Amino acid sequence: MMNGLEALIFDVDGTLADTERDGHRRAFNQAFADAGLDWVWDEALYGELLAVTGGKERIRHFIRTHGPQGTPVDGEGDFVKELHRRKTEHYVQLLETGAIGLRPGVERLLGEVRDAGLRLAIATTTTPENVTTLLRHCAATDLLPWFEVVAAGDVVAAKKPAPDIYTRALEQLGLPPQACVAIEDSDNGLRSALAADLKAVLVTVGSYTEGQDFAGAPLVVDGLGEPDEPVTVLSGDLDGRPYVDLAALAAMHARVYGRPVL
Ligand code: XBP
Ligand code: MG
Repeated sequence: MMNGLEALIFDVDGTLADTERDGHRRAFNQAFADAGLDWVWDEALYGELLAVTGGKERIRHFIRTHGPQGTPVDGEGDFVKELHRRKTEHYVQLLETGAIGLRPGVERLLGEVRDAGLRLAIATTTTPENVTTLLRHCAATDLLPWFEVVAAGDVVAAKKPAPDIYTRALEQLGLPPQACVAIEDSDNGLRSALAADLKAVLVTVGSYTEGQDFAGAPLVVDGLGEPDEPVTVLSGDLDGRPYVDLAALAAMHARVYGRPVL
């Protein structure tokens, strides 16, 4: 424990790794092609569709708002589920190549958390298999064992920005929100964490989430940074630190909960 801080809860897509543009988006397009559909989600359209979390929900939203050719007229049946299953197959195959690594500073921070004896958890909208495969292949070592809790995907009915997945992660950790820091990349993710009463939230903005509304986040940066890759603080206070380390997160957490910054 560090001055009341006991665990970090990480989002996955856009936070641990920049997975959306060249990972998930490509896998969706491959699944559409497999199914003989002429649907193509280019980078701009995908950026709009990311407003809806959850791959199945995103496909349904696309069907509703764009009415693309090839959608079964007599209701959906397993059409969307089957498309999403194929998409997940393609995405997992891509992850297994090691093509998607961690964002700068993530492995360093994970190591600091472990060295300090704090606990690690995941709270994500993505499919559980995507998380385990990413953690097994994104670094030189298998990072999956580092995470005590992986709360992911359909284990909860309501996805981000609903609080459910963060509430599930807290339940599985057996910790109250005030003992944790959450790390997110998007407005949906921030709203989900805040709704679960997690007040100490770091937002590391990504290319798809810059410019979103991060009101309520005590600290917003353009990434975790590294000693040779200084971070830009977009809102909040990093006390002059050149990058985000565990001490910076403990200081943010202490300020949020009115504790002395040790
Ligand atoms: C991001 C999401 C996910 C992914 C796609 O999750 O909203 O839906 O875009 O993954 P988070 P699936 O930022 O919470 O990690 O197709 O498996 O849903
Ligand atoms: Mg995210």
